[in-house]
Amino acid sequence: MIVAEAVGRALAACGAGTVFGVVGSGNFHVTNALVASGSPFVAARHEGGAATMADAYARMSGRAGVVTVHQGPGLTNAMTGLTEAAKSRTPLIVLAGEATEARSNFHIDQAGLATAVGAAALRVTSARAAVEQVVEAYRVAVEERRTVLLNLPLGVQSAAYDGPQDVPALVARLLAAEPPSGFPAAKEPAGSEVGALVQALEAARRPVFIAGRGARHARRELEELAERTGALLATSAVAKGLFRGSPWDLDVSGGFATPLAAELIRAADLVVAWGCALNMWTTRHGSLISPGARVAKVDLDAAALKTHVPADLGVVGDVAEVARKVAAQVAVRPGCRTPALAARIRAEGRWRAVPYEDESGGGRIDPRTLTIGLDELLPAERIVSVDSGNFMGYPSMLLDVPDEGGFCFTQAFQSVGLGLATAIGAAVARPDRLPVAALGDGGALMGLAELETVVRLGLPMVIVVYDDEAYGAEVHHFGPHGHPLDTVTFPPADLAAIARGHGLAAVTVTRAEDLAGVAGWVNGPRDRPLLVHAKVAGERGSWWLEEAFKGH
Ligand SMILES: Cc1ncc(C[n+]2csc(CCOP(=O)(O)OP(=O)(O)O)c2C)c(N)n1
Ligand SMILES: [Mg+2]
Repeated sequence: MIVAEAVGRALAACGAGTVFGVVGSGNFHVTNALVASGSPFVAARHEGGAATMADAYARMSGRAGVVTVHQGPGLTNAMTGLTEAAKSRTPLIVLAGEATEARSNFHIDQAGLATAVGAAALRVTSARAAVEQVVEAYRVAVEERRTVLLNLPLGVQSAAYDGPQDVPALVARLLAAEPPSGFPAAKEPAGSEVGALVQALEAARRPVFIAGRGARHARRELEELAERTGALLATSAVAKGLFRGSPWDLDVSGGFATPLAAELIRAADLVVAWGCALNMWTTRHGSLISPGARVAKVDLDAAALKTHVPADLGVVGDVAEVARKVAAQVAVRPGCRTPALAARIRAEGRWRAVPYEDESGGGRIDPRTLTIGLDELLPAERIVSVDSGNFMGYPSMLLDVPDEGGFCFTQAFQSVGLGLATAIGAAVARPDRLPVAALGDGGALMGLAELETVVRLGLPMVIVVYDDEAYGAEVHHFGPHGHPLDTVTFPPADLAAIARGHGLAAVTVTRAEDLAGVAGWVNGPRDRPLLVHAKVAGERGSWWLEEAFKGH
């Protein structure tokens, strides 16, 4: 056995699920060892896609993600996806070949590249230490919720492995000696901090909870505490769906918030952020938090208490555990929960209920009409992934999702082009759900390499392209100021034909009636993925985008 094989066996023994990657000479043996040890492998067509698939897979499966790449260009191609993962604190292990010889074409400072984007950089340095170093990389990824580059120098990889031959047994021993504390890592919250939150909740008349990524595992605990304290429930975009079905669910807080949600969050006298940093998106640059409101934050990471909207009081600890502890102490309060408010939330609490003027016409469909039509046609058990761009609010606001496992939002780096790969990773993690990818024409063409991957994996995916023949975000940003727009507008591209060429079914939608083609696919065998090429009306910029431009 060579070291590369021992590394693959060790990572599989740590508990690697599906592995994503693009294989070259520098990651061939390690990838094959993972496969031989039982980890399914998905070959992406571009490392950028592979990295994002592994990120989305990790987010939606709750396991650490694994991606393998060739040295040098394999890693540089993956960097945008890895940056997204690092910013999102996705536990992700990147196995990369490494050319240590400075004159090699493939040589770059791989560790420097990783640290520059917020990932941790580790290396397998010898045959003797290889398995321990793999376990260490796994531990850092899971315990610290980091994206970890594990460099595999070519010279070390090909050396004979002379450690204990039963690699899984060695890994089991190493993990048993000091098991990773898991995701999220448990930490005992301080009694005084819990007590302060109890008091704040007892003093509040209109408490609102906003749950973020760090609360996705804690629905039950948060609902029970909200029940005792009369709190209303909202989420950040990444946790969308967490409280679905609750009569007190306001859906997403921030740019995507309904008028009713914005009104009720602004009216709160106490906002408790659970595993949620309250960034500019979640708070509309702070404007959703009333100046008179107190802000409490509960987070594993003490630093999060001070970032963005700072907390008046904070608890460092796991969201579920803190919620349980607070619920055990807090006096029961009605908050603002009244039958009249419940009726308002029922009537106005979803974007679907907000009236709009349909601007379809001239061979282009209003994106709202398109999205509402799709929402009605597509099965409720779905997992929605959204790319970046002007269009992004329509699917985020108008496609309902069944729970927090129904929405995958890889937008921490605000990169265009990650949407399709996100949908693939999410689909692999949740094969029980219909995967839906919502893309702009710009993002679709940027991530197009993975269309073949969708077909090859046999995913029953619906890919919706909101085609305005432009980088609409830029058009709406600069157009009103009279700037020339030739650099951000494009001639029509026949995306349906491109999709058919790859073996997908395709429907072009220019008016509501064309959605019959989608119904046909839904009611058919769904034996091929479907691309919905929607030519959307693009006269207007979206209101969430106006919000976004304030941050540029
Ligand atoms: C990788 C990357 N390149 C460029 C940008 C700047 N950018 C933001 S939105 C956007 C337009 C995306 O176009 P499209 O996917 O068609 O969506 P639309 O805005 O038209 O709805 C661009 C170029 C970015 N965020 N990320
Ligand atoms: Mg566009």
